[in-house]
Amino acid sequence: MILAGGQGSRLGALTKKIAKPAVPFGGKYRIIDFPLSNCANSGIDKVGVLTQYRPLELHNYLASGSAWDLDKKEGGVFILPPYAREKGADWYRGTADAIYQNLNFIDLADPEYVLILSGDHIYTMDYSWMLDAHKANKAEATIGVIEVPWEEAPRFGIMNTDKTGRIEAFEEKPAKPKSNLASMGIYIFNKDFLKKYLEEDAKDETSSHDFGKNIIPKMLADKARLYSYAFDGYWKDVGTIESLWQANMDLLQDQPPFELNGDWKIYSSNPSMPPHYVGPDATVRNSMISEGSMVLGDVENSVIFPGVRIGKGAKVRNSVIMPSTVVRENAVIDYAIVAQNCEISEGAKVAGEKGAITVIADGETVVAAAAGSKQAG
Ligand code: ADQ
Ligand code: ADP
Repeated sequence: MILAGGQGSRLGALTKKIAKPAVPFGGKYRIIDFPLSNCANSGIDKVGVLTQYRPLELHNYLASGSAWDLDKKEGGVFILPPYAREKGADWYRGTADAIYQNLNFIDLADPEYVLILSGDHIYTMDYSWMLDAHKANKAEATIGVIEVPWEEAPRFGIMNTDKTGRIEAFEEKPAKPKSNLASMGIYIFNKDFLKKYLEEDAKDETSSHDFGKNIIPKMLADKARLYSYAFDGYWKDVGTIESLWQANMDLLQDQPPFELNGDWKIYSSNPSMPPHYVGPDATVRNSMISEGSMVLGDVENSVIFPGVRIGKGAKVRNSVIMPSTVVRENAVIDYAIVAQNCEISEGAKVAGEKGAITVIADGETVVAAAAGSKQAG
């Protein structure tokens, strides 16, 4: 079950029109390609995607699931918008409520274990290894964990474990973290065990119906068998502008932190476009240039998505330029994320800095200074 319905408010202008999991990433992907490809590659063939905010483009993108080889007869990708009750559609009240409202979907599939993922993480992971550990520990719940820098710990669920990996303490987003072992928001539950807790939680009017805030602490309080599963690969929660920018930049090296096209392929659904074209006076360094784009200016340390045009004399550095955006002649872009279908007018300047990335929202036009330009914010 992929939780793909969060508001994504920390991505600001980038999620005004589209859900966070549908946000373009890495030149030709969208964020949700990562958990979906991981599922397909891990041998999981039935995936429910729980959507909520601005789902249209996401629904459209997921279509039949065939892009991720998830259009099987017995399985596939199932889009699960908030359940329509007799009294009308009910918004998901939290992550646990989103799963609770889809217990009928889970019951129909009748699995022994339920894997719950977030729609906003960039990583490649074999969930079958985690399931093996879950079984070996005779756990009732297993949480994927990773060590994060101490200063980032307050934005995660933080836990303490014993030598065997059994979870002894868990705190959701603690102001003063007692460890830097963070929950990746990846859970495996024994189905009946999960169902019992979700049903109890649904009746609790004081609960915010959230896995991190309510369900996990309640399970721990009941001394349930909760284990951690340590993941040591690359993992990034791209819920903030800075982390999204950084994860894109992390791809710009000859040894990227993970391979997009190795044994563990990341699948994506894209319109077919002609090869990109680099003009006679253009320079391109340490960048990804995607199909259907045209570069006549200078590009450095940047990720350029399909269908982007970069005019003569324009300079694009340290930036992420999403599909079909046009950068006109002599425009300058530095430390920015420019969303899809934007126009950066001739001579206009979009400049942020490290730690303060500038974002231009979907479809915006930025004009040059004299006419009132959009500068670093
Ligand atoms: P958060 O990152 O704060 O913490 P949360 O807001 O709970 O995550 O969202 C998790 C996922 O669920 C996201 O993909 C989001 O889009 C989706 N989601 C949120 N509300 C939803 C709803 N009502 N319906 C459907 N989907 C919804 C969580 C854990 C922490 C852990 C971090 C790791 O609570 O313990 O450390 O993830 O990133
Ligand atoms: P590579 O051969 O590309 O270095 P590995 O053989 O280490 O990769 O891993 C293969 C796949 O398994 C990758 O998708 C990787 O992210 C995933 N993986 C690596 N370590 C773990 C782990 N501890 N748990 C789950 N999956 C893992």
